[in-house]
Parts: sequence; structure tokens; C-alpha cells
Amino acid sequence: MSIFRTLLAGGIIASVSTVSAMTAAQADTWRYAFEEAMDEVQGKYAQKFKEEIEANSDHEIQLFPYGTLGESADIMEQAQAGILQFVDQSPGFTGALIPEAQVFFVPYLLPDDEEQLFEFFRTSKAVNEMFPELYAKQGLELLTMFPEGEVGITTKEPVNAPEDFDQVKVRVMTNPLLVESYKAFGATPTPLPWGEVYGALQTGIIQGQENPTFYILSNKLYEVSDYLTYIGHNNFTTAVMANQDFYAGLSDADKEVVQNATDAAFEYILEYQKGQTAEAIEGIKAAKPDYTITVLSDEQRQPFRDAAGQVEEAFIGMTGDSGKALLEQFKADLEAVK
Ligand code: 6CS
Repeated sequence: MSIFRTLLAGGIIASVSTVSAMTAAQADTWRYAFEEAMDEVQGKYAQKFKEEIEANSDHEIQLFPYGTLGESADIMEQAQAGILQFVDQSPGFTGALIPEAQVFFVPYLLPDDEEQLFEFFRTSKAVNEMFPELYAKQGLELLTMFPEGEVGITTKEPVNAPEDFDQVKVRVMTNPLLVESYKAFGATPTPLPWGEVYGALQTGIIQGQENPTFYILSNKLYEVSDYLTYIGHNNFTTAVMANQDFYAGLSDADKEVVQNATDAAFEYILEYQKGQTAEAIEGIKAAKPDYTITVLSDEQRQPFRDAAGQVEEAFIGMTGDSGKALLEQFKADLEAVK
């Protein structure tokens, strides 16, 4: 009798194949979509997350960069439906689903200082304890939030004061508070999904938009604008989450792998971004030497700063007691890192 038949007769092969089937069933492929390209901030974060998961478990992560599965709103729907296990969606878009996420668009709330900003995201009770509860109500396990860089505004004409925004259509992400911000700044806000922005600038449907500098460079937005202005009003925030049913169904060991990968990728992405804005400014200057880049002085910023109060009131109007409590905690957390 051959060894094969001996093993078969003894039921060994059957049990070996059962074991390998069990092992295979535990080694899953998890799908993770994000709103940016592979070599942009969200893509770098996702690649680090994938590397950590794959180094510390048998699971595999399949990455879907911007455009492969649709717009930001599409990937969020897919994550809520469980088609995706992980998704990166910025509060700029989530604000429509979770109104409190719009707190990130109250102007001049986040600190300019990078270390303070990073420490805020590491330690904030509002970010790390209150937001997870709000996301959970939408079937999402919030894993982390992190900043992507100071927001600059690209336009076709110079902007030194709110009057310069008169009749200027500025594209914003699709959330009502950003609309309120740009109204308060004197502009005509125009919410659009990302895929329509370059074309709308090219055809003149809109004349401006806001984004962090690395994104202005990588998406060549300098080709469809002549001025980049920093009024110091915000830093771009994003968020990574898991489908809640998927996450709840993980073993404790897998949950730990996910949490450790989240933490490792978080620290990695903060380190990755050091010096990124300055490098991107150099990149833009090299690509378009006659582009005008302006950092408004404190005095020039004051009228924009003065508009922040009415945006904060609009935030409370949109979110009620829940938003008020969140904003208070947010401010307390900011105070604690000063
Ligand atoms: O402006 C936007 O829509 C995009 N901006 C950034 C920096 N990331 C993703 C988002 O879709």
C-alpha cells in the first residue's frame, strides 16, 4: 500500500486537509479604500497599515486608491454596506452623514504649531472617545483621525481680504459648514466632489478651491490657478474607519493587530509629513515660476478670523447639544496641548 493510501485509510489526509482549510479560512483578504492616490498622504498611511497587518497576521490587505471604486461618498457607502472592510473618508465629506464631524471646519480652531497639532490628535478626548461613539451610530468603527497639512486657497486673482472674494466661486467639499465658512469669508461657496474640481477650474465654472499644499502640487492645481494664499484658517483632517460588524466579528487577537497597525501607521504618517508643505511649495515654484504664493500677515488674517464666530454659531445650530458638548471638549483638549 502506498503511503498516500495508508494515510487516507487512517483518516490523516482528511484531517490534514481540514486543518489547512481552517487555516485558509482564517487568512482573510480585507479591502481598504481611500480618497487619494497611492503616493499621497492617505495612500502612504494605507500602505503602512497594510504592511503592519500583513507582518503581524495571516491576513492580506487589498488597497483601492481614489478613483478605483468611485468618489468619497461611494467608498463610504461600500464600507457601510460591508463591501469594504476599511475606508478613509475625510470629515469634509462625512459632515453630511455625521454633522458633528464638521467641527473640523470651524475656522482657526486647530493650532498652527505642528507639535501641538500632532499632540492634540494623539491625546484629544473629543477625537479618541467622543467621535468613535458618533461614528458607531453610522455602523462605523472609527480607528483614527490625523491631519494632512495646512490648507491653502488657490484662486485666479489675488486674495488679501474678504472683499477680494466677492463673486468668487470657491469649491468646497460637500458639507454645509464649509459652505457657511466661505460665505463668512465673503466668497460664493460651491460644494463639489473631488473628481469635478480640476475641470470646473479649467472651464471657469469655479475660480478657487482649498486643499493642503502637497495635494495642490500632486494634482497640478497650479495649472488652473495663479495665486495660492494661506489665511491660516485650517489644517486638513482625515479619518480611517472599519465596517463595525466586520470589526465586532474579529477575534481579540485580530482586533489587537488592527489597533497596533492603526497606531503604527498614525505615528508613521505624522513623521512622514514633517517638512512636506515646504517641499511642496518648492515643487510648485519649480513647476510654475510665476505662480504667486502669499502668506497673509496676522493683520490681514484678522477679518477672516473675525468671521469664525459666526461659523461656530452655525455649527452649534446644525448639531445642537451634541455638537456643543463636542466643541467644548475639543477646545478643552486644544487647551491641554498648548
Ligand atoms: O478636496 C478634496 O476633495 C480632497 N482633498 C484631499 C486632501 N484629500 C481627499 C479629498 O477628496
